[in-house]
Amino acid sequence: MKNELISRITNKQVQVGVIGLGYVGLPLLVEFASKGFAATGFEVDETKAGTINRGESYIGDVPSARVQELVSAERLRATTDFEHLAECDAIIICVPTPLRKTKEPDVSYILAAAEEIKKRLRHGQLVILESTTYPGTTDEVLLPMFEETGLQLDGDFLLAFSPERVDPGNPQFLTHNIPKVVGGVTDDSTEVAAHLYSQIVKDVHAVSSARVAEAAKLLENTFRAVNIGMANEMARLCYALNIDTWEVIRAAATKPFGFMPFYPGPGIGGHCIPLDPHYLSWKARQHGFDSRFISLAEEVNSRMPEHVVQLVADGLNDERKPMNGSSVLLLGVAYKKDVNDVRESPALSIIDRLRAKGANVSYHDPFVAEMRFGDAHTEASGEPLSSVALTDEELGAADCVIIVTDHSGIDYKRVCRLAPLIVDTRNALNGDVRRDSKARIIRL
Ligand code: SAJ
Repeated sequence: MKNELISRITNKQVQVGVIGLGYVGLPLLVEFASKGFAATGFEVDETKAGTINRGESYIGDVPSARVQELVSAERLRATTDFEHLAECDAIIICVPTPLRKTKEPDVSYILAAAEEIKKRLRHGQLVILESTTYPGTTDEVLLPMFEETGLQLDGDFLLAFSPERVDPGNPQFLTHNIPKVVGGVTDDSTEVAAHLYSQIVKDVHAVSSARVAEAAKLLENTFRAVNIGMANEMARLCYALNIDTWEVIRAAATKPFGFMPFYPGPGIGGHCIPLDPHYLSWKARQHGFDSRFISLAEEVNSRMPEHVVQLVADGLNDERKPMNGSSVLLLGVAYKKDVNDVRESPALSIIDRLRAKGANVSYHDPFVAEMRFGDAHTEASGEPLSSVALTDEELGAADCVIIVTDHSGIDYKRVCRLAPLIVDTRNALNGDVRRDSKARIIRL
């Protein structure tokens, strides 16, 4: 079966199916279709499937014109009918892997997709999981499910894991030029999955098992969470020692080897970094191992919003202003610059804490028109907020402005001219911007 699949992949005869058409699945589907494969996207959301079949895209990195071209050429289609999985020779799962409220992994989307595949599993299929998950998911969870059909691994079907490395909005690194790690539950699975990806990605890095591939992905993002935690701890240390953290990091970054700069911030957000390390620590705990770096990083990073609110309270206190009744304007609420995503954004916790202390909170974010509280991604609660226009009045009326996200399009010189007190959590007010500032500036 292996050799037959390999030659059909080489001849672009295999049908590729992608389950989950989000910021990972849709670019992947388009990439395969662009390289000449018949590509079918599977979605539970009829609206998304309909949008794609109309030749439109809802993912920033995928131009609608590209989708239109591939749909018209009948190389790409989307469907909510999972029966079509039977026609696919390669099926790639790209569904979300969130955390439960208990911070435990939620693999329910993976299980739902696997159930759909299991119903149609047949001889000659390759199944690949791309969703970020704990080591062992592919061989401990998916493999037994598929073997319950009576079909044999290697004899009938192949199974592998390949982590997604999509970086939304990154113009430099796109699907075709981001190296792809691939690990099969068997050698045949590794070989065929690697051959499939080599059709669309320049550099494929095959590893010895699905677990290695699952663990590599978690190391990548845990590395970031831990180092960001170190930067945040350094910021609190420098604040206590009255040393400028950013100047320290700039100086350390002059070291041409053995150092990689990470920066303090108001906390970590997004759908990867705050979540992925918990998949690793959860699995470690199942084996009686306590991954202290992960829990320490989580503790430091999750306390940054509290530290930011303390800086605001200190700043207001210097002006003999109580937090209660003061007007506080957040500049930026997205989890990082120049994106519109507020998932897990530290702004949510900062707003919650400010409100709890009686502050009148407003925000301005050109990428986020409104914020709702209490939904799946936020612990915050309270009245929804809409982005206010950044007028002279708004800036002048605020008792304190907090720069939570350093979006590129803001005129920070103007903010310094008009706002009386600014807490800068992102080093947005570097040297020359601060020079003729009227504002008192407190930096993280
Ligand atoms: N952050 C800091 N200090 C830093 C870096 C980030 O506070 O030095 C904060 C950000 O503001 C954000 C959070 O951490 O709130 C996460 O930032 P991120 O730069 O890691 O961005 P993400 O969440 O978009 O991470 C994604 C990841 N990509 C994938 O998982 C495929 C990550 O592995 C990438 O390294 C990252 O994009 C990237 O470099 O853009």
